[in-house]
Amino acid sequence: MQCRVCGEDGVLPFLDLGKTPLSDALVKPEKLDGHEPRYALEVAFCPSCHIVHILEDVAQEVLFPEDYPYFSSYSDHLLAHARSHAFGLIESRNLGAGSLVVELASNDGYLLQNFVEAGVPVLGIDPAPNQVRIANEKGVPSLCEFFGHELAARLASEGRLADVIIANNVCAHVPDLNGFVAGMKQLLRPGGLITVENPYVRDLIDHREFDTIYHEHLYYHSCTAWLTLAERHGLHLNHVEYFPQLHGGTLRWHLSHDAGQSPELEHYLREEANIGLNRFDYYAGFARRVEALRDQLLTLLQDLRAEGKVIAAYGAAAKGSTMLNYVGLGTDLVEFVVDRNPYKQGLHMPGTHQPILPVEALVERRPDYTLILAWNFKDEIMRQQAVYAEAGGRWIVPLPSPEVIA
Ligand code: DWN
Ligand code: ZN
Repeated sequence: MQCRVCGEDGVLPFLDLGKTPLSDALVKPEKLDGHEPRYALEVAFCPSCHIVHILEDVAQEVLFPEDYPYFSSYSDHLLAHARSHAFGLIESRNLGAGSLVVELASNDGYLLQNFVEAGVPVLGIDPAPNQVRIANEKGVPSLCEFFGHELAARLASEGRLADVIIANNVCAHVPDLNGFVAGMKQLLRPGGLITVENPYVRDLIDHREFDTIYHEHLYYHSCTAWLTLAERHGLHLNHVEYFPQLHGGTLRWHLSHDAGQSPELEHYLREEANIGLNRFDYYAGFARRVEALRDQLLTLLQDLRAEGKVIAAYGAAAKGSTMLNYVGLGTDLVEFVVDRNPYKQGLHMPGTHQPILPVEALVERRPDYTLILAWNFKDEIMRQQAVYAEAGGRWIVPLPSPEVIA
């Protein structure tokens, strides 16, 4: 089998999650009896360029339809992270009225709005029409397009080169990752900076974050893989920062036209070599560890149900869909899911079909236990829903090991 990124033969599969529905394909009530397509979901490691990627291809129009339900602005933690990123860049790069910041996958303008507030010109690029409409309504100029080297060439020919390019949580999603990175190189002004954020494959493996694997996420990233990827397109990987609390562990890579590696980057590259992240052995035992988690969680919930307890879930997240479907948590075990995104409310989870209700349902219906599917925001969620816990409700955090929090 060929690697999606370097094209070499010999990628090594290490986890098969079976056939699952698309994670963000939330089901309308009138479609509950209809046919729901399922797609194989298998992950592999490339020993040549060290990227981890899934093997299946689902067309982009199917993965990201007009009514794609993910909006970035429903987490206070993410908004605070974005704000501090923006203001950090404004200061460190001395950005002002003559600068241009371009964000790829700018969603609803959750990040760029901070630059707009500071008077720094921006351009958002995102293929999701509802998100782009909301961004434009907020005063964040945004284009509804997929980014790649063609769009980069067009912008460059109009003289719109970027001082800063930000690509957060998008490099997992683009089928033509090479074209995407080449586009960033083309769009970056001399002396400019690219920052790329993505969950760290090391955290995925070490903390059993298997549910972050779904068809939208084609790639799972490391510093080692980015070093090769950047070099292939004439960019330099200069620096890395780590955010352990974001999406289960996120790295932010800094790239530019100029050579030079920070001590932090050197440290991460050394560390990845030491733990063997660049070798198949690191991934080989993952499937067994994921199966063990599945069995533990299923048994825990089955035992609670046998005692007559009512169980709900928090977060109609894409990762929640992988969790429910892979573990086999139907409505007999988990009755309903709550989410604060109104675009998701009134719909049903893919495959397992729990109804998605407003978060107030937790206090109104008082399930005995609530499984936190959006475990990446568990602290924020538990703080927000303190009334539920005070009334006797208990939380279940599914990973790294299923845990009941009193
Ligand atoms: O890459 C991707 C990541 C970054 O975001 C996408 N392909 C899709 C998405 O993945 P996800 O759906 O697993 O992301 P989240 O952000 O972990 O989803 C959290 C869900 O929980 C959202 O539906 C919002 C919801 N939520 C809520 O209802 N109340 C979240 C918080 C923090 C809350 O307080
Ligand atoms: Zn490869």
